[in-house]
Amino acid sequence: MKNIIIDTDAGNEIDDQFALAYLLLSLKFDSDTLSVKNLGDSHQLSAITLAPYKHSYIYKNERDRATLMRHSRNEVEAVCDLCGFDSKNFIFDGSLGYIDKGSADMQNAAADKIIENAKKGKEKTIIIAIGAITNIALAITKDPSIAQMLDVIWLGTNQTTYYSVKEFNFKQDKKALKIVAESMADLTIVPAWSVASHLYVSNEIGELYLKGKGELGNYLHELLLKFDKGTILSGKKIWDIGAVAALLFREAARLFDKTLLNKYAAMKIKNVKGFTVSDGGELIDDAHEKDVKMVVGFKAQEVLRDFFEKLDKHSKEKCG
Ligand SMILES: [Ca+2]
Repeated sequence: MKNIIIDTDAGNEIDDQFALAYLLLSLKFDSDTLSVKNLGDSHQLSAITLAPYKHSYIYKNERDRATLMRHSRNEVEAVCDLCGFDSKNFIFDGSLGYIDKGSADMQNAAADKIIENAKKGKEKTIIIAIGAITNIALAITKDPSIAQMLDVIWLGTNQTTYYSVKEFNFKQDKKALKIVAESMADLTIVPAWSVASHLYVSNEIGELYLKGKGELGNYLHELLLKFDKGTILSGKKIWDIGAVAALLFREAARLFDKTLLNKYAAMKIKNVKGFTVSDGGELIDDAHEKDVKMVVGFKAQEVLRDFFEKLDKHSKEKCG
Protein backbone atom coordinates (compact mmCIF):
# COMPACT_ATOMS: atom_id res chain seq x y z
CA MET A 1 0.00 0.00 0.00
CA LYS A 2 1.47 3.37 -1.00
CA ASN A 3 1.10 6.17 1.50
CA ILE A 4 0.03 9.61 0.33
CA ILE A 5 0.50 12.84 2.24
CA ILE A 6 -1.16 16.01 1.00
CA ASP A 7 0.60 19.22 2.06
CA THR A 8 -1.80 22.14 1.72
CA ASP A 9 -2.37 25.83 2.42
CA ALA A 10 -6.15 25.40 2.21
CA GLY A 11 -6.92 28.70 3.96
CA ASN A 12 -5.25 30.64 1.18
CA GLU A 13 -7.48 30.20 -1.84
CA ILE A 14 -10.18 27.69 -2.76
CA ASP A 15 -8.37 25.26 -5.03
CA ASP A 16 -6.80 23.24 -2.20
CA GLN A 17 -10.29 22.29 -1.03
CA PHE A 18 -11.07 21.00 -4.53
CA ALA A 19 -7.75 19.14 -4.63
CA LEU A 20 -8.30 17.48 -1.26
CA ALA A 21 -11.82 16.47 -2.27
CA TYR A 22 -10.52 15.20 -5.62
CA LEU A 23 -7.90 13.06 -3.89
CA LEU A 24 -10.34 11.62 -1.35
CA LEU A 25 -12.95 10.86 -4.01
CA SER A 26 -10.28 9.34 -6.27
CA LEU A 27 -9.32 6.94 -3.48
CA LYS A 28 -12.93 5.90 -3.32
CA PHE A 29 -14.15 5.74 -6.93
CA ASP A 30 -12.76 4.31 -10.16
CA SER A 31 -12.14 6.86 -12.85
CA ASP A 32 -14.13 6.22 -15.99
CA THR A 33 -12.56 9.18 -17.78
CA LEU A 34 -8.91 8.55 -16.94
CA SER A 35 -9.21 4.75 -16.83
CA VAL A 36 -7.76 4.51 -13.32
CA LYS A 37 -9.29 1.61 -11.41
CA ASN A 38 -9.08 1.06 -7.69
CA LEU A 39 -6.57 3.74 -6.72
CA GLY A 40 -7.81 3.16 -3.19
CA ASP A 41 -6.75 -0.50 -3.37
CA SER A 42 -3.12 0.43 -3.78
CA HIS A 43 -2.92 3.88 -2.17
CA GLN A 44 -4.06 5.35 1.12
CA LEU A 45 -4.04 8.83 2.60
CA SER A 46 -1.80 8.76 5.66
CA ALA A 47 -1.60 12.44 6.65
CA ILE A 48 -2.62 15.97 5.77
CA THR A 49 0.09 18.51 6.56
CA LEU A 50 -0.37 22.26 6.64
CA ALA A 51 1.94 24.55 4.69
CA PRO A 52 2.80 28.16 5.56
CA TYR A 53 1.28 31.07 3.64
CA LYS A 54 1.31 34.79 4.15
CA HIS A 55 -2.05 36.09 3.04
CA SER A 56 -5.47 34.73 2.25
CA TYR A 57 -7.88 35.47 -0.57
CA ILE A 58 -10.79 34.03 1.39
CA TYR A 59 -9.96 35.43 4.86
CA LYS A 60 -8.98 38.76 3.43
CA ASN A 61 -7.76 40.87 6.34
CA GLU A 62 -5.96 38.14 8.22
CA ARG A 63 -2.16 38.27 8.36
CA ASP A 64 -1.32 36.35 11.53
CA ARG A 65 0.36 33.12 10.40
CA ALA A 66 -0.94 30.96 13.25
CA THR A 67 -4.50 32.12 12.56
CA LEU A 68 -4.03 31.49 8.85
CA MET A 69 -2.92 27.94 9.63
CA ARG A 70 -6.01 27.45 11.78
CA HIS A 71 -8.09 28.55 8.78
CA SER A 72 -6.36 25.86 6.74
CA ARG A 73 -7.14 23.27 9.40
CA ASN A 74 -10.79 24.33 9.46
CA GLU A 75 -11.06 24.12 5.68
CA VAL A 76 -9.41 20.69 5.65
CA GLU A 77 -11.69 19.40 8.40
CA ALA A 78 -14.76 20.69 6.57
CA VAL A 79 -13.83 19.08 3.26
CA CYS A 80 -12.85 15.76 4.89
CA ASP A 81 -16.14 15.72 6.73
CA LEU A 82 -18.11 16.36 3.53
CA CYS A 83 -16.17 13.59 1.79
CA GLY A 84 -16.98 11.17 4.61
CA PHE A 85 -13.33 10.93 5.71
CA ASP A 86 -12.56 10.99 9.42
CA SER A 87 -9.67 13.47 9.70
CA LYS A 88 -9.20 13.10 13.45
CA ASN A 89 -5.46 12.63 14.14
CA PHE A 90 -4.72 13.07 10.43
CA ILE A 91 -3.93 16.81 10.27
CA PHE A 92 -0.50 18.12 11.26
CA ASP A 93 0.57 21.76 11.58
CA GLY A 94 3.67 22.71 9.65
CA SER A 95 6.12 25.58 9.77
CA LEU A 96 4.63 29.06 10.06
CA GLY A 97 7.69 30.66 8.47
CA TYR A 98 9.86 30.10 5.41
CA ILE A 99 13.39 28.77 4.96
CA ASP A 100 13.94 31.69 2.56
CA LYS A 101 13.39 34.23 5.30
CA GLY A 102 15.27 32.26 7.95
CA SER A 103 12.02 32.02 9.91
CA ALA A 104 11.14 28.35 9.36
CA ASP A 105 10.21 26.23 12.37
CA MET A 106 12.59 23.27 12.34
CA GLN A 107 10.47 21.57 14.98
CA ASN A 108 7.02 21.01 13.56
CA ALA A 109 4.54 18.17 13.46
CA ALA A 110 4.21 18.18 9.66
CA ALA A 111 7.93 17.62 9.01
CA ASP A 112 8.03 14.93 11.69
CA LYS A 113 5.06 13.16 10.11
CA ILE A 114 6.73 13.25 6.69
CA ILE A 115 9.89 11.72 8.21
CA GLU A 116 7.89 9.06 10.07
CA ASN A 117 6.03 8.05 6.90
CA ALA A 118 9.17 7.93 4.77
CA LYS A 119 10.90 5.69 7.29
CA LYS A 120 8.10 3.23 7.84
CA GLY A 121 7.04 2.55 4.27
CA LYS A 122 8.53 -0.14 2.05
CA GLU A 123 7.51 2.00 -0.89
CA LYS A 124 8.13 5.69 -1.42
CA THR A 125 5.73 8.07 0.27
CA ILE A 126 3.90 10.19 -2.27
CA ILE A 127 3.50 13.83 -1.26
CA ILE A 128 0.96 15.93 -3.11
CA ALA A 129 2.33 19.37 -2.31
CA ILE A 130 0.04 22.28 -3.16
CA GLY A 131 1.57 25.18 -1.26
CA ALA A 132 5.04 26.46 -0.46
CA ILE A 133 7.27 23.38 -0.35
CA THR A 134 8.73 24.35 3.05
CA ASN A 135 7.60 21.38 5.18
CA ILE A 136 9.11 18.85 2.79
CA ALA A 137 12.40 20.74 2.62
CA LEU A 138 12.48 20.93 6.42
CA ALA A 139 11.88 17.19 6.72
CA ILE A 140 14.74 16.51 4.30
CA THR A 141 17.02 18.97 6.10
CA LYS A 142 16.24 17.38 9.43
CA ASP A 143 16.82 13.82 8.19
CA PRO A 144 18.46 13.69 4.73
CA SER A 145 18.22 9.88 4.71
CA ILE A 146 14.47 10.07 4.04
CA ALA A 147 14.81 11.93 0.72
CA GLN A 148 15.22 8.75 -1.33
CA MET A 149 11.90 7.50 0.08
CA LEU A 150 9.91 10.55 -1.06
CA ASP A 151 8.01 10.94 -4.32
CA VAL A 152 6.93 14.58 -4.43
CA ILE A 153 4.37 15.98 -6.87
CA TRP A 154 4.41 19.75 -6.42
CA LEU A 155 2.19 22.44 -7.89
CA GLY A 156 4.48 25.38 -8.36
CA THR A 157 6.49 27.72 -10.56
CA ASN A 158 5.40 28.45 -14.12
CA GLN A 159 6.54 26.98 -17.36
CA THR A 160 9.84 28.57 -18.26
CA THR A 161 8.31 29.79 -21.51
CA TYR A 162 5.90 31.95 -19.48
CA TYR A 163 7.06 35.54 -18.93
CA SER A 164 7.94 34.89 -15.28
CA VAL A 165 8.40 31.78 -13.15
CA LYS A 166 7.70 33.67 -9.93
CA GLU A 167 4.46 31.93 -9.04
CA PHE A 168 2.95 32.18 -5.53
CA ASN A 169 4.02 28.78 -4.12
CA PHE A 170 7.53 29.17 -5.51
CA LYS A 171 8.23 32.77 -4.56
CA GLN A 172 7.16 32.26 -0.96
CA ASP A 173 10.08 29.88 -0.33
CA LYS A 174 12.58 29.50 -3.16
CA LYS A 175 15.24 27.95 -0.94
CA ALA A 176 12.82 25.18 -0.01
CA LEU A 177 12.50 24.24 -3.70
CA LYS A 178 16.29 24.28 -4.04
CA ILE A 179 16.61 21.82 -1.13
CA VAL A 180 14.00 19.42 -2.52
CA ALA A 181 15.25 19.69 -6.12
CA GLU A 182 18.85 18.93 -5.14
CA SER A 183 17.92 16.10 -2.75
CA MET A 184 17.45 12.42 -3.59
CA ALA A 185 13.66 12.85 -3.54
CA ASP A 186 11.73 12.19 -6.75
CA LEU A 187 10.23 15.49 -7.86
CA THR A 188 7.48 16.03 -10.41
CA ILE A 189 6.53 19.66 -10.95
CA VAL A 190 3.13 20.73 -12.26
CA PRO A 191 3.63 24.37 -13.31
CA ALA A 192 0.83 26.84 -12.59
CA TRP A 193 1.04 28.76 -15.91
CA SER A 194 0.48 27.37 -18.52
CA VAL A 195 -0.44 23.87 -17.35
CA ALA A 196 -2.65 24.00 -14.26
CA SER A 197 -4.03 27.34 -15.49
CA HIS A 198 -6.19 25.38 -17.94
CA LEU A 199 -8.17 24.00 -14.98
CA TYR A 200 -10.63 26.88 -15.07
CA VAL A 201 -14.10 26.60 -13.59
CA SER A 202 -16.46 29.41 -14.52
CA ASN A 203 -19.63 30.27 -12.60
CA GLU A 204 -21.64 28.74 -15.42
CA ILE A 205 -19.76 25.45 -15.04
CA GLY A 206 -20.15 25.70 -11.26
CA GLU A 207 -23.90 26.10 -11.63
CA LEU A 208 -24.07 22.94 -13.72
CA TYR A 209 -21.63 20.61 -11.98
CA LEU A 210 -21.07 21.84 -8.40
CA LYS A 211 -24.34 23.39 -7.23
CA GLY A 212 -26.79 20.79 -5.97
CA LYS A 213 -24.21 18.00 -6.03
CA GLY A 214 -24.69 17.15 -2.38
CA GLU A 215 -23.32 19.09 0.55
CA LEU A 216 -19.78 18.81 -0.81
CA GLY A 217 -20.79 20.21 -4.19
CA ASN A 218 -22.66 23.07 -2.55
CA TYR A 219 -19.68 23.85 -0.30
CA LEU A 220 -17.31 24.00 -3.27
CA HIS A 221 -19.84 26.07 -5.21
CA GLU A 222 -20.03 28.59 -2.34
CA LEU A 223 -16.24 28.83 -2.39
CA LEU A 224 -16.30 29.45 -6.14
CA LEU A 225 -18.80 32.28 -5.70
CA LYS A 226 -16.29 34.14 -3.53
CA PHE A 227 -14.53 34.87 -6.83
CA ASP A 228 -17.67 35.90 -8.68
CA LYS A 229 -17.09 39.20 -10.45
CA GLY A 230 -20.60 39.29 -11.88
CA THR A 231 -19.41 38.92 -15.44
CA ILE A 232 -19.83 36.25 -18.08
CA LEU A 233 -17.28 33.46 -17.51
CA SER A 234 -16.27 34.86 -14.13
CA GLY A 235 -14.73 32.05 -12.11
CA LYS A 236 -11.51 30.61 -10.77
CA LYS A 237 -8.54 28.57 -11.86
CA ILE A 238 -8.58 25.44 -9.73
CA TRP A 239 -4.80 25.09 -9.99
CA ASP A 240 -4.19 22.54 -7.25
CA ILE A 241 -6.24 19.68 -8.67
CA GLY A 242 -3.45 19.56 -11.26
CA ALA A 243 -1.15 17.87 -8.71
CA VAL A 244 -3.75 15.18 -7.95
CA ALA A 245 -4.36 14.78 -11.67
CA ALA A 246 -0.64 14.18 -12.25
CA LEU A 247 -0.81 11.22 -9.84
CA LEU A 248 -3.91 9.87 -11.58
CA PHE A 249 -2.42 10.28 -15.05
CA ARG A 250 0.68 8.47 -13.83
CA GLU A 251 -1.44 5.64 -12.45
CA ALA A 252 -3.33 5.44 -15.73
CA ALA A 253 0.00 5.08 -17.54
CA ARG A 254 1.22 2.46 -15.05
CA LEU A 255 -1.87 0.37 -15.65
CA PHE A 256 -1.08 0.31 -19.35
CA ASP A 257 2.54 0.84 -20.23
CA LYS A 258 4.85 3.67 -19.19
CA THR A 259 6.06 4.07 -22.73
CA LEU A 260 2.48 4.85 -23.69
CA LEU A 261 2.11 7.62 -21.12
CA ASN A 262 1.23 10.33 -23.59
CA LYS A 263 -1.19 8.15 -25.56
CA TYR A 264 -3.20 6.76 -22.68
CA ALA A 265 -2.68 9.17 -19.84
CA ALA A 266 -2.84 12.33 -21.90
CA MET A 267 -0.08 13.95 -19.85
CA LYS A 268 3.21 15.08 -21.34
CA ILE A 269 6.30 15.20 -19.13
CA LYS A 270 9.85 16.24 -19.87
CA ASN A 271 12.93 15.44 -17.81
CA VAL A 272 14.99 18.44 -16.76
CA LYS A 273 18.53 17.50 -15.80
CA GLY A 274 20.07 19.30 -12.86
CA PHE A 275 17.03 21.49 -12.20
CA THR A 276 17.40 23.79 -9.21
CA VAL A 277 17.20 27.39 -7.98
CA SER A 278 20.16 29.76 -8.30
CA ASP A 279 21.39 31.90 -5.41
CA GLY A 280 19.63 34.76 -7.14
CA GLY A 281 16.30 32.91 -7.03
CA GLU A 282 16.10 31.97 -10.71
CA LEU A 283 15.29 28.50 -12.04
CA ILE A 284 18.34 26.88 -13.62
CA ASP A 285 19.25 23.46 -14.98
CA ASP A 286 22.39 21.39 -15.52
CA ALA A 287 23.49 22.22 -11.97
CA HIS A 288 23.65 18.61 -10.72
CA GLU A 289 23.01 15.04 -11.84
CA LYS A 290 19.40 14.39 -10.92
CA ASP A 291 16.45 14.65 -13.29
CA VAL A 292 13.31 16.51 -12.28
CA LYS A 293 10.10 15.67 -14.10
CA MET A 294 8.27 18.68 -15.45
CA VAL A 295 4.69 18.34 -16.65
CA VAL A 296 4.41 20.35 -19.83
CA GLY A 297 0.78 19.63 -20.60
CA PHE A 298 -2.27 17.52 -19.94
CA LYS A 299 -5.86 17.36 -21.09
CA ALA A 300 -7.41 19.68 -18.55
CA GLN A 301 -10.96 19.00 -19.69
CA GLU A 302 -10.46 15.29 -18.87
CA VAL A 303 -9.37 16.23 -15.35
CA LEU A 304 -12.38 18.47 -14.78
CA ARG A 305 -14.73 15.88 -16.21
CA ASP A 306 -13.22 13.19 -13.96
CA PHE A 307 -13.61 15.45 -10.94
CA PHE A 308 -17.24 16.32 -11.71
CA GLU A 309 -18.12 12.66 -12.38
CA LYS A 310 -16.69 11.61 -9.02
CA LEU A 311 -18.46 14.46 -7.24
CA ASP A 312 -21.73 13.37 -8.86
CA LYS A 313 -21.20 9.76 -7.77
CA HIS A 314 -20.44 10.92 -4.23
CA SER A 315 -23.55 13.11 -4.08
CA LYS A 316 -25.75 10.23 -5.22
CA GLU A 317 -24.21 7.88 -2.69
CA LYS A 318 -24.78 10.40 0.10
CA CYS A 319 -28.35 10.98 -0.99
CA GLY A 320 -29.27 7.44 -0.92
CA1 LIG B 1 -2.59 25.78 -2.53
